[in-house]
Amino acid sequence: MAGVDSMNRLRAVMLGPPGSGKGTQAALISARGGVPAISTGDMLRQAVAEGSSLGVRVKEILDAGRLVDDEKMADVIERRLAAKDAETGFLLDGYPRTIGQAGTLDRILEQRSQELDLVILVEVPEDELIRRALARQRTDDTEDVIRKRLSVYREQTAPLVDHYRSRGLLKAVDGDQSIDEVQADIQDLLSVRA
Ligand code: B4P
Repeated sequence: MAGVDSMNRLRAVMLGPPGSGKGTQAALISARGGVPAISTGDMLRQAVAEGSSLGVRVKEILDAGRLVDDEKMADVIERRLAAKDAETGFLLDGYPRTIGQAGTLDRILEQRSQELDLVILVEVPEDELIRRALARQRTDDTEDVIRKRLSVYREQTAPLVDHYRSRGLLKAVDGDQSIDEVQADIQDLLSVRA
């Protein structure tokens, strides 16, 4: 069973709209529990910064607020989950983002005879999401791009909420609180599972 004391065996997904703070929370959980936080957004931005062939192919997509296609992302996540630090546990931040990607994750876990323990949904109202993203000033954080990313979330990622709820894996936290308060709620949720 996954819990705060056995977090290196936790296999979980952070779900939430862009700017909900799922990356912020994933990094805190990782620092506390030893499980690696794997952010596909960070991986893609790093590929762009390095000018790798993947980076060159995805730069325009990121800057437009669209999603990188499922096939490319399958390759990215499969390689990352094959790394030694993800053998026994991981916290995915930003993957899966489509029903197709959820299928890929299931396939990867099945091959490893593993299962997902938990999906943590970070909920934040849309006006607060826009305020946070504009404050962040990343190159993919102009107002037009943020609105595009929110509509992509509603259309392609939000269906994952029901998908994982119906499998009994989903737990929601109120992300419209201070970073520490959100983290405390997540830790409560994890300790219930201990
Ligand atoms: P991501 O990097 O995942 O971007 P994000 O959704 O905005 O990040 P997050 O919600 O984690 O917000 P954060 O903690 O930073 O993706 C970027 C792009 O990569 C996507 O648009 C897409 O193009 C591509 N991509 C990534 N994964 C993909 C996939 N699987 N398939 C296809 N394409 C993919 O927090 C946001 C801000 O709020 C921060 O400034 C933070 O300081 C602040 N904040 C956090 N918590 C707060 C709180 N409680 N109160 C106030 N402020 C808070």
